[in-house]
Order: sequence, then structure tokens, then C-alpha cells
Amino acid sequence: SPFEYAPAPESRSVVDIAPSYGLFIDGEFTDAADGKVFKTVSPSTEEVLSEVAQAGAEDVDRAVKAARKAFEKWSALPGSERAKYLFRIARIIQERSRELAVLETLDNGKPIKETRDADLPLVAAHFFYYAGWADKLDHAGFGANPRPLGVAGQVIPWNFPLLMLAWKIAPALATGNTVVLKPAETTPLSALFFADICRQAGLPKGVVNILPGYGDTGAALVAHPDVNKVAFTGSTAVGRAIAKTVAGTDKKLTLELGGKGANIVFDDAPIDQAVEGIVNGIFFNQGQVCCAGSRLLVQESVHDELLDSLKRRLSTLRLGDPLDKNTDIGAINSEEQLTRITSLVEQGEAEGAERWSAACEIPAAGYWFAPTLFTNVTQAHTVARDEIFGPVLSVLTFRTPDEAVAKANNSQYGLSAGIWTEKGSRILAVASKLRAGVVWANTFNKFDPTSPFGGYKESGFGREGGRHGLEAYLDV
Ligand code: TXE
Repeated sequence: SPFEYAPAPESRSVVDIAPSYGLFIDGEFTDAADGKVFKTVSPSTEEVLSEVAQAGAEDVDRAVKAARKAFEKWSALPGSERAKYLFRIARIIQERSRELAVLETLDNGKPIKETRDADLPLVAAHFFYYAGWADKLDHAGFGANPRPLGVAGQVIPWNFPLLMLAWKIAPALATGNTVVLKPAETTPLSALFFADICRQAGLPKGVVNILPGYGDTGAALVAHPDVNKVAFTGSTAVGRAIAKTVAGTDKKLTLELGGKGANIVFDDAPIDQAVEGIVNGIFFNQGQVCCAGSRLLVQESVHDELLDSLKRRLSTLRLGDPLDKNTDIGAINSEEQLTRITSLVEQGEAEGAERWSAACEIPAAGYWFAPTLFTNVTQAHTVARDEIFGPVLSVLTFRTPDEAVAKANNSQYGLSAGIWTEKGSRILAVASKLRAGVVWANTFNKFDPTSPFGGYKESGFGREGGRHGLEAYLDV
């Protein structure tokens, strides 16, 4: 129809992706010592985007040495000088945000609407926020003479590649630490573009080093004897392995691991608003979010009405080309992740939960999963317990607020939760009993650099963001 609103997809041409990239060590792009490379593909097309150098143990050592050398001067700079660099980086990110948003969408598969309106603004906000702290550390009640720890070894996942980098690098630099960061193997590109931004900002050599690679590169970084602080975001299994490596050393450690967030809807909640919040809670970034609201706890009396509205809403979500500004559901980040999601969903069906999936046309190439709901779910079902990390929502019911709290807390994880109700008193009463690092009320997935973020229980320890995020990088 000539009246149909169909804006053009965001142009791929705004980003210039080179056919190959090196490691970023001591301010220069270089090959890996053993010459190894790996390919990064676009999960929405399976097209190879670039070939990237793969760091080995020798490169880790080189990067840690560069970071150690840079630490002497960087940590001795007045905070006001470090702030200038961080402000400069933040401004360059804003200036280049269109290019970075398209790049991130290509490498990760998430909709451009999200990279443009959520990831990139939050990345810049993080650098601005921590730039503002750099000259105030002596006066902020951290105790006398707060000092940086030294070289930070940071390992990040693929679900928010540039945002996780910002969460790790901005507080580390503001406090005077230097960094060696390993991006995830499926999404190395935005970290390499960030390396270029560090050069553009004139950041002294060696302050930030970027080492693309697989798990063994991460393991070598974590184990390096001259790394003083380890910060990891990723799976609980790898978090456990890292904790073992670090145990008995003088390294400081923060871990941000998995989750199985409960989104609790009471019978007095405005249903339409709750439906939007539920959709945002689990289908944002195809559900590949550690704090996703992946368990819906709905009060029995509104279960049928809510489920009807939810299914209607899910049927309107558009799955497809992530560069199209109308797309709601992009590609799953990798074939491996798609396989993991598929096998957990099959297990859910085999255990007797009832599956419903939105009818979507699945593109021929790429990795895709239609928005899916499970009803008739019990707390014993795998889909109610395990992190699926995909666009899959498990629906459970409750009768009383106490039962809602008990079910929400019945999880090995404790990262996030949501409450939907008109009663302010109920928000306060329920929130105070939830064992989760963040509780949202009548909203979900709201992030802000001023707020500490992190888990209870097996979701990890330590906080990122806010004033608490600085403590992880300081000795006082
Ligand atoms: O994670 P990994 P994967 C969860 C989610 C997902 C599952 C597996 O449930 O389905 O984990 O994802 C690096 N030493 N989350 O396999 O392996 C790795 O190269 C040091 C939740 O992708 O933990 C990557 O850079 N590093 C999550 C990073 O760790 C190692 C985000 C994360 O990868 C390593 C991602 C090792 N031995 C997945 N092995 C969240 N909390 O947001 C791997 N790595």
C-alpha cells in the first residue's frame, strides 16, 4: 500500500569495517605473536564481517606489561587530568554514535532501535558519569588516600559489547587503573573501534589494551600474575572457574553472572502497561540480558486476561533485519546460543510445560528464534529454573503477595525483579523481601550510570555503576 509507513533500513555505509583488525597493545594495532586470527560474522546474515587477530598467552603478557608501564604515569595524573580524557572519549562516542550503533547491530544482531536508543546513549553516559568522579575521589568519603589497584584484567560478554566495555573501562580509568580487556569472541568489533577512539582522544599508550580472543585468552588474562583486579561478566560456570583461579592470590574480583528475574504482576496492575513491561523485560535484546524478566509471576485472578493481551501483543512484534528501524526482534547472537535456547525449549516441552510461539516468518539465513511463552509451568520445570538467555518467557501463577515473594526468591540467582501494582505500599513491602540486586516497580530494564548494579546469590558479587562501582577499583 502506498500509505504503509516503511522507512529505509539504517544504512550500512555509515560504518567502514576493515577486512582485518589487529590486537590493540600499547597504543598500536598489532598481529598476534603466533599469527592466529578468527572470523567475526553477522548473526543476521552469517556474512563474515572481518578477520580479527586472536590473542594468545604471549600477547596477554605483552599487553599486561604495557598496562603496568602506563600505570605509573596514569595513576600519578591529577584526577582532573584523567577526567579530561574521559570527557573527550564520551564526546567522541556521541559524535560517532550512529556509526557505532550500526557496527554493534551488525556484529551482535540486535535491533538498531536498541543500539541507537539504549546502548549508545548509555555508553556515553557512563563515560560522562565517571569522568565527573575522577577529580572528586579524595573528597567522596572513600577514606584517606584512595588509590588505584593497578592493572585491571576485564572479560566481557557479547550481549551488550560496547556497554559492558563502558561499565568496565570507565570506572577503572577514572580511579587511575590501567586496563587489559578481552571482548567476547562473537562481538570483537566495537571494542576495536573503541581502541581507535582512545587514540583519537589522545589517551596515553598502554592505558587501554584490547585483546580479542576466546575463553583461553580470558583464562590467561585472569591468571596473569601481574594483574591486580579481575572483573568478569558472563556465565556462572566461567565465573566459578575464574573465582577458583583468583582464589589464594592478591587479586581483587568482581563477578556479574546469570539471572532468572521474576516479573510479578498483581491483580490491580494496569494490564496494558504491564504487558508492555513484560515484553520489554524479556524480549529486549532477544532476551539475551542477564537481568531479563524471564519468569512471569502473575496473580491467578488476572492470568487469563493478561495472557490473552500478551499473546496479542507478541503477534505484532516484527522479527527480521536488525538494521530496519521498525524491527523489534533481531537475530540471536550466535549459532551456539541458538542451539542452547532451542534445546532448553525442547526440554520445557518434554517436561510438560505448554509452549506458544508467535507466528513469524523466519529469514532463511542467520540465527533466529520467535518470541515464545511457556504456560502450565511449575517451579520444578527446567524452564522455570535455568537461564535460557533467549526470547522465552515462563509463566507461573500465585495467589498472595507472600506466595509471590517465595516463588520469586526460589532461584539460585538474584539479579533482578519487577513489581506491577497500583499500590505504593505493596511495592515497598514486596521489594524489601526480594533477594535481587535490582527491583523495578511499574517499569523494567531501566539503566542509569548512577545506580549500582549486581547480583545476590549465584548472580555474582560486587557492584558496577554509581559510587559503588568505584570501590571495586580502589584501595582505601
Ligand atoms: O558465556 P561465557 P557464553 C550466560 C547465558 C548464556 C551462557 C553461555 O546464560 O547462555 O552464559 O554464554 C570468556 N576464562 N551469559 O558461553 O563463556 C568468553 O570468551 C576467562 C550471561 O557466551 O561465560 C567471553 O568473553 N574467560 C551473561 C566471556 O567469558 C572466559 C552474558 C563470556 O562467555 C573463559 C553472557 C575462561 N575459562 C552469557 N571461558 C551475563 N551475565 O550477562 C570463556 N570466557
